[in-house]
Amino acid sequence: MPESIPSMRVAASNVVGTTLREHVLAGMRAAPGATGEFTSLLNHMSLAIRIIHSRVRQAGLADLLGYTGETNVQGEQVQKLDEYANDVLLTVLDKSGHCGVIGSEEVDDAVISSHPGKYVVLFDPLDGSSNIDTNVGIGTIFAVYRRAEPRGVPTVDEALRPGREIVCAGYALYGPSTVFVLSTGHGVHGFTLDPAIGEFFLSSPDIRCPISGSMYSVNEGNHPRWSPEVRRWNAWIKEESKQDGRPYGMRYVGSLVADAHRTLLKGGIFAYPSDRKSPDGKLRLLYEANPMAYLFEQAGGAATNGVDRILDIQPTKLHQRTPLVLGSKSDVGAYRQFVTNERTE
Ligand code: AHM
Ligand code: MG
Repeated sequence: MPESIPSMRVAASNVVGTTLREHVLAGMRAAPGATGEFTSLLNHMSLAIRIIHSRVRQAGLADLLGYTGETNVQGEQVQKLDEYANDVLLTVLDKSGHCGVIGSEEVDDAVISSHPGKYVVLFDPLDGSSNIDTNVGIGTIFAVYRRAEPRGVPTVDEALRPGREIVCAGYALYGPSTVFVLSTGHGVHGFTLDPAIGEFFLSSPDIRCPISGSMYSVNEGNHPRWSPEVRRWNAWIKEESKQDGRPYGMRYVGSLVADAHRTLLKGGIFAYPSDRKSPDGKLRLLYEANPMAYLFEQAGGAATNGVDRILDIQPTKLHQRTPLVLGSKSDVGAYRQFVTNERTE
């Protein structure tokens, strides 16, 4: 007879932090009737992000920068990093068996999964691609929707959902460290990857976007193409006013994930308005604007196209563009007042 093992109490300790896996599992335990599919979907998303992270970190060494069609020293064809990220996400999500429809900024049509499940996942696999060649922060953005008919035959139109129906959204920022920012509708939480063990640990629980900030983020090179209303907002934010903390400082990376992450943590405003060259705006509603808008609202911030709430826009096509303004509630409110002519100075 083996000796019985005495039961032991594990002493509380903070030697090991909360992992992303534990965080997601705790959410599942709190949700009545949860089947584990959503938890498994998020674990697959985390796997895809860790694979992309690993390739991004080797990009310079492995000749993976912007050179599609080039041949590496082993004589193999080199795939561009954004195409690689797209392939990883499509493969991992399809294999998960939890997606009915998968849509990517890099693919013309949404993909019907070969193992249909009950979710729709839309993503921008590697946002900020113009920054890849220069070693500047880039990222992955995604949104998850529950399918209306989980057992029905999936159709591509299931991807055309307003952002207010999102059940989960997040992004990974491949910066000096890789962070994963996630919301499943209960606030926004940030995780940092420990690359030595390949695990995300909770590093910023319950992120709140400050009510106002001191920085603005916009591609000011587009100034001559903006409407008079946007130009008035831009002039206002640069005017001196000790009373309300203007002029704001200016920060612009040119990767939405990096600019949005800073704005989420520090407050202020990010704007990509429509202009004469991009009359509908530049950023994509389904892959970029909706997930970010969901995260900002979950963190107490706001997101608009200048007039309407981003999450209320009914998409009519997969690659629809939209003007996008994100940030602190009071800064986004001031922008909206200028654009709707409620305020002129
Ligand atoms: P991408 O998805 O092809 O990378 O393009 C989107 C990017 C955003 O990350 C960023 O906010 C914007 O385009 C920058 O545009 P610009 O170079 O016109 O300022
Ligand atoms: Mg993008």
